[in-house]
Amino acid sequence: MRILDWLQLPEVTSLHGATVDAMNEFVHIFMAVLFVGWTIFFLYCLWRFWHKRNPKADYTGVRGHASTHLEVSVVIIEAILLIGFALPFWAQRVEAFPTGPDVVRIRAVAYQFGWAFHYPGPDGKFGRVHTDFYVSNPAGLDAEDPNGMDDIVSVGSLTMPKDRPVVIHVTSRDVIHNLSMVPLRVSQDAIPGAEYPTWFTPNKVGEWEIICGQLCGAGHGSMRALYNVVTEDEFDQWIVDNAPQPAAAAAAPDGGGQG
Ligand SMILES: [Cu+2]
Repeated sequence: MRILDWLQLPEVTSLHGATVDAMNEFVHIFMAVLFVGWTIFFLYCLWRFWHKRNPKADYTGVRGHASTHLEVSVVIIEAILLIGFALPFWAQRVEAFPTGPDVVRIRAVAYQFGWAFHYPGPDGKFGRVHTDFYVSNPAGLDAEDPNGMDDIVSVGSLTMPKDRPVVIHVTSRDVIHNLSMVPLRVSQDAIPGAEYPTWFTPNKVGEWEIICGQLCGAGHGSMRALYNVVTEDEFDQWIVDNAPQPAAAAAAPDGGGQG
């Protein structure tokens, strides 16, 4: 039986997810080996340095070099883990962001206690956003900017296409939250005043839960939303169906803003 089966993680729904799980499993095995090794060493020390066996203190201490060799090998193994595996994997996640016309860009705005998702709309351009506009709409969208006229703001539900790279720019309106989508093996902190991107490629169609991964206040436990992965055609249709018509947007500039 594999450790991953014991951990009972949710199913993987992204391209990179299996790599995260493999790393998780490797670290568990490595920690188990260290745990068993150090426990045996601890029991040996209890026996070896028991007071009845050593009535008189030894002022010279260790004479051999075994412990030095052991310590140097632990340093080398850990350096290989860090430099050989962890750093390249991390660099791939945070530096090799996908580019090109295929990439779907979405902003995620966290607030106490919910999520708003902002799409650039059919024109592919995000409208101007500023913290001043959070009072009139949950994505902080400037109603005067023409690029924002067709932008889609979806509260509580994130729709994405299957098999296309998705870049989500995560931010927060108030305190630190975390966009956590466990089946995608994605978790990104939402920091007020900053936007940090995270990326992944969903490879399964379906609906799963988004949770907040940082304790953010009294309503933290109810700060959930849903993410929906649909086929590419369905996604293109969803964008067309949900984009506000520029003419309608112009006729009613700030909707319910006066209420
Ligand atoms: Cu939160």
